[in-house]
Amino acid sequence: MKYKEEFFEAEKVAREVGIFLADQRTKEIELSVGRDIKLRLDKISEEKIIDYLSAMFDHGFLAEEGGLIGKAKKDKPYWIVDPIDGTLNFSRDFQMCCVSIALWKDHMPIFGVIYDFNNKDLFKGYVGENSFLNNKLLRYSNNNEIHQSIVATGIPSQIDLTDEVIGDFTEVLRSYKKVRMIGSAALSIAYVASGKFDTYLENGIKIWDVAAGVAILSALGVKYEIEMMSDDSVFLKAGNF
Ligand code: LIP
Repeated sequence: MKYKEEFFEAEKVAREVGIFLADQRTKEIELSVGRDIKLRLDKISEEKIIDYLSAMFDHGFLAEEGGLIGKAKKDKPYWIVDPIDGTLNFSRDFQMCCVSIALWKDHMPIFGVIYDFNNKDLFKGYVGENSFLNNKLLRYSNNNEIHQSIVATGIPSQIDLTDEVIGDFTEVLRSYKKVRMIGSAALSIAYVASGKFDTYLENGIKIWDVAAGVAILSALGVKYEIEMMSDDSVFLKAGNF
């Protein structure tokens, strides 16, 4: 494990920031544009993560609030941070939200950590090693029948919901037994890794929403396909698709 120290510290700061978020009572919305909202706490918690990790390591960042920070070059290891994935849920005290931190290089995951601070569940995976939930090996579903599968998906904040987009979306979902939209891409993927869901599909989701989850899936050997767009969004299919 070349980045063992980074892995350890990412878990530590994800837990610290998660505990901080779980304690917050006021969730002031700073900005609400289209289908997206930003809380003051998004910025505050992202700064906490960046300050902590940059005091220890030299890697740059790609972060939801701050974009590219420091010497983030994609051929060198760089952090991908989503301080609160599922911000809208968090703002309404709907407990599907988490802290998500990953280390990537050359468009490939090295490791990922997701902290579901409401349930005190820590998902983590290091590519080439394995993936864990609270230090117990994760087990994903081996259901390979699409019509028996539960697919998790979402409607990305930035997407233009034309009739054509909605049509394509329903066409894909029609093949599955059940569809779940929990409002947190990171947790949706963590639930594929832990066998609660069989599949995750989302077109236009931002890389920081899924980077840690992709690392966890990759470390676990779950099949996935990712297509990267130039605006930091991706088309991700994982699990049974
Ligand atoms: C959210 C995602 C959610 C997606 C939203 C949004 P945020 O992340 O995880 O699944 O549908 O568009 O991007 O903004 O709460 O970090």
